[in-house]
Amino acid sequence: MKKQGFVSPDEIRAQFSSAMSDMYKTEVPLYGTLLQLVADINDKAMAETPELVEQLRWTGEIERLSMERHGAIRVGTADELSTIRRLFAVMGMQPVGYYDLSSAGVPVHSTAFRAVHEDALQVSPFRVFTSLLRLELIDNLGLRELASRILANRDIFTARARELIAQFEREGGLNQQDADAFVKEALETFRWHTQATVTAEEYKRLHDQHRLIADVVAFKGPHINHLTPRTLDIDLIQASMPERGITPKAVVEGPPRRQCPILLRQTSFKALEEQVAFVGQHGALGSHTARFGEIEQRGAALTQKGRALYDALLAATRAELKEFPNEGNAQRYAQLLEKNFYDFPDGHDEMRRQGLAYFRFFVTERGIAARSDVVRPRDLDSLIDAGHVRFEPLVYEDFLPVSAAGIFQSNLGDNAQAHYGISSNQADFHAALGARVLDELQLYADTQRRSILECSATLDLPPLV
Ligand code: OOG
Ligand code: NI
Repeated sequence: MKKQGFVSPDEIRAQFSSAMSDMYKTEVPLYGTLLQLVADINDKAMAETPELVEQLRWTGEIERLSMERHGAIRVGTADELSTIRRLFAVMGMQPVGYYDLSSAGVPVHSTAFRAVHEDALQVSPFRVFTSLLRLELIDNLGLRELASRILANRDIFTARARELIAQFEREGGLNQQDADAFVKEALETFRWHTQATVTAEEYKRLHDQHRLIADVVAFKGPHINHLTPRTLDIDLIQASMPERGITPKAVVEGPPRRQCPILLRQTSFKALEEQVAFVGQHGALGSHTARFGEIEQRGAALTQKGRALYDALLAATRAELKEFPNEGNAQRYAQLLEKNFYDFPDGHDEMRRQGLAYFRFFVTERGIAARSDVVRPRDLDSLIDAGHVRFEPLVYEDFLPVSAAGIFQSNLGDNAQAHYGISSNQADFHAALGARVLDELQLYADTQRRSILECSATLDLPPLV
């Protein structure tokens, strides 16, 4: 794992994610309360459902359950985005997927930086949903000019962080001492700043255009705006938040509750109003709302076919609801969602047979014992039927655009919905990023394939794919 005394990027990521969590707990104490609630409910779910524990053991999920986290940031310029890409690369994180949020009235497009190989994901699944503000969507030219000027004048990275990134690229790694320094310096980019870089009047102009624009432009850096632990029972979390003094958003985003969870379900607590100081003010006389806490429950990664079915059923549900999900229609929304999703098979076997999800395959004791038998099954389906191979779904490691828009909206307020004429522009995003985003479906297919090949090797059979 170690080359020339270099720390593996996976370890740097694990170290960074834990440092980030500590920083956020100090900055936003309510996040600590949320973590406690999640830990309590995960313990309860595991105590009540032994099969769940068994499944978590097979896939190794049990070891990474409590460190499962994602965070989100929003950057303002192409230069910031491409340097963030280089910074995340030090931690073995690459841009995966493209999310266009402008169709949902949020003037950003995004990617997720994350580890891509299953072994690396096992060490630390930490990922960061990263959005780039699309200044070209600001129609007021004077304001666009103001925002560009402010952004051009800031550097969101410390000089030492820049040096260490360059050193990593030049030498191919960092030793422990430099890795420690890197984690400390990188953390600075994500820190909260009470002092804004604009006057109260400028803040108001930016904010009146869109709350998100003020959030990106008015501060020294792209503060981490939420962190997200992983739960085994998101509905129970949603119901239990008020008892702990946490106000949840109106609905859980994503698919409905199922026997066999798919993709990603998310909920969050509403962003907090925090005191900030504007330029020219003495003391923190102003306020800004941006930071919140989120919870996620992850299920199976879907194939293109499964995803198309999911998108269609979600769209049908939203069409039937006729309005944006909110407090008033939350119950009806949950019912409609469940009704529409009857059409999505709720069993792993069926999902596999229909090619709806990706899986990981494991050789069982029986499979090993039968290795020297003259007559034994020799293709994947028969091996599964004979109990020589078992399978578990691959966990979805990415995000969902409709859900992400819901998370954004609940934290920006309903008045922040806007309509943009210009839509998706992945080419521009790639140009700003200085790289192409990876295709998440290809990554799941690769992992699935590797696990089948591993089974073939263990069973002394020719490749089963
Ligand atoms: C990101 C919102 C999206 C998710 O988990 O879908 C997101 C943001 O508010 O910056 O984090
Ligand atoms: Ni999130």
